[in-house]
Amino acid sequence: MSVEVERKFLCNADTLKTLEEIGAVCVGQRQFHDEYFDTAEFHLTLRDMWLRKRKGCWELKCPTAKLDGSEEQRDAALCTRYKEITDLPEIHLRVREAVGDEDMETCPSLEDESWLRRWKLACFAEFTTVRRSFTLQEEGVQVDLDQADFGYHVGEIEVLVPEGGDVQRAMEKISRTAQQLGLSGDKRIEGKMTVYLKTNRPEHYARLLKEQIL
Ligand code: V4E
Repeated sequence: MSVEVERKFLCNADTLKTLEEIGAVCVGQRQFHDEYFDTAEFHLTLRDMWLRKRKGCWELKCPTAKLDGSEEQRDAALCTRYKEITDLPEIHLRVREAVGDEDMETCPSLEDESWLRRWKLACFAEFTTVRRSFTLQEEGVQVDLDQADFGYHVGEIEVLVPEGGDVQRAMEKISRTAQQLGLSGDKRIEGKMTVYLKTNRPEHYARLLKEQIL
């Protein structure tokens, strides 16, 4: 399990030029289709849990524990931090808990996707992204430029921290990279999901907004 620390930013006509100027190296372009799942009552997303299938693999993003007050104030407002879980039995445990299934006797099969039916999970969002990725001199920092098929273009500065690693240091790296990229805003930039839900699932969006998840 690792923690993904990330700051999103809006891309403009100069973004590619600026990346080149700061010595970013393009390490490739790829395309992927994401499907996100939840119950009709939003058991997962109301807990800020994001269950996704990408290229045939399951992944669950879950919130991390809060940092202490002073750290929270300084950098965290612009960054998101999520645990990334890719181990299917671990995903099942967490989903089972979130949907409130207390029957520990009968385990759904990991082989097929009967667990989706058992926990009434259905796809609520799906979209395709074309992503160009860049590495930077700052160790462990990656910048992704995402173009979603519903017309949203967003950049991400990202650092993956192994379990128990230094999240604060990752945020400092992100902050230095943001400065190099000339990012000045002090507001969190919307992710692809926020923009998608606003247009395609207004009720789901309104509920998550009300509960301050988005
Ligand atoms: C965590 C989360 C969602 C899951 C997808 O997260 P995100 O990193 O935005 O997508 P993507 O395609 O870049 O995934 P990656 O390839 O990096 O794994 S959907 C909504 N959230 C919560 C969330 C939030 N509340 N605010 C912001 C700015 N982003 C995400």
